[in-house]
Amino acid sequence: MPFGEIVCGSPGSGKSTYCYGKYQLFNALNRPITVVNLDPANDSIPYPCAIDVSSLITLQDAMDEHGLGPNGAMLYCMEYLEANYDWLEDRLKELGKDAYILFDLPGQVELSTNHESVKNIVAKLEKSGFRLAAVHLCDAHYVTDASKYISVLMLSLRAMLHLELPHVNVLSKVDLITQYGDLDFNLDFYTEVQDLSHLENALSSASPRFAALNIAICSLIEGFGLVGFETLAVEDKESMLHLMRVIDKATGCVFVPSSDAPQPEGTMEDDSLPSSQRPNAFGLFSTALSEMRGPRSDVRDVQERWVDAKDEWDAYERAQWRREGQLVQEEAKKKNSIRQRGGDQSK
Ligand SMILES: Nc1nc2c(ncn2[C@@H]2O[C@H](COP(=O)(O)OP(=O)(O)O)[C@@H](O)[C@H]2O)c(=O)[nH]1
Ligand SMILES: [Mg+2]
Repeated sequence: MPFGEIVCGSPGSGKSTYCYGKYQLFNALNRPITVVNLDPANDSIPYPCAIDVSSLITLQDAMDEHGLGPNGAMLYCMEYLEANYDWLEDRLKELGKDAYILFDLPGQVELSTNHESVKNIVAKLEKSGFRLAAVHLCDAHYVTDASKYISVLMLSLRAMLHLELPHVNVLSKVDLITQYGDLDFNLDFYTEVQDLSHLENALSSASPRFAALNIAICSLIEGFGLVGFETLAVEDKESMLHLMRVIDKATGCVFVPSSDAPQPEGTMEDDSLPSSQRPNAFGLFSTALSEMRGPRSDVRDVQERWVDAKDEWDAYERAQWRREGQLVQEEAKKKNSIRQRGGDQSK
């Protein structure tokens, strides 16, 4: 069965960049991946795009034809896509049963918080066999301000309740977080959303009139107990790998054996089956419950990399890249001289 991600989040939160990053990562890992652009206003798509909603309808078409502004036209485009779902379905079918698809959504937040079209399209995809997770990107710089952080929490909660999918909230661009001022708490306070009462002081001093309202909102968010965040720096391989593991768990993709995994003993060999339909040789529960280890899988390591010791880590990584570059150059020189020697001998 096909797996996929509904990549949503406000404009500029890094959705298209994330899709391109994931496309490159999966190519390097030899995993199948396809990106579908569902943003009719996406003029410069960074990734190779298998299906583009712009070939069905563009924002400009909707604005010109119906005299709508950009926001209204965007909603119209999504309603048009919903009404013409078979257009999308036909193209998705061509990608096969083993596909892994990223759906790059437009940034209008109402699409993932209260408008019905995306929700209905998601329901149709699930009905046709897709295993989906919502990946909701929020710009990490919002956590540097208590009231902005509260609004991000509200937005994330609303998207979770609306889309009704396995849901992964992500603080994107965490590599830039120090540019926006100091954090009042460690990063794990913001990602784990355990005790928001610590924000009361900051909230009351920034806007005393709304202190009671802010406290009520905090207790509402805590009452649901649903919101938490992963972090992402798209150019950091470890960060992308960690997020990949979290999303694989959310979609259930973690149970799919890789295409070169051995066939479990006692089962019939059938190489024609896509790997998502073959039996898994690994213990299901140990896969599901296993800890997700990796250099950036703990938020305290993320804090050290991007907040506490950012400059030292930047310098270390630059030195590593330089060394890697030198090794590649030396290897190329060696190969050249061997080739030259071979050429001289044959003369
Ligand atoms: N430093 C940094 N910049 C990022 C990251 N992700 C996205 N960006 C930048 O954020 C801007 C908006 O990204 P884009 O993918 O177009 O956002 P979208 O509107 O949500 O699709 C672009 O300039 C990206 O280069 C990240 O992880 N780190
Ligand atoms: Mg985009």
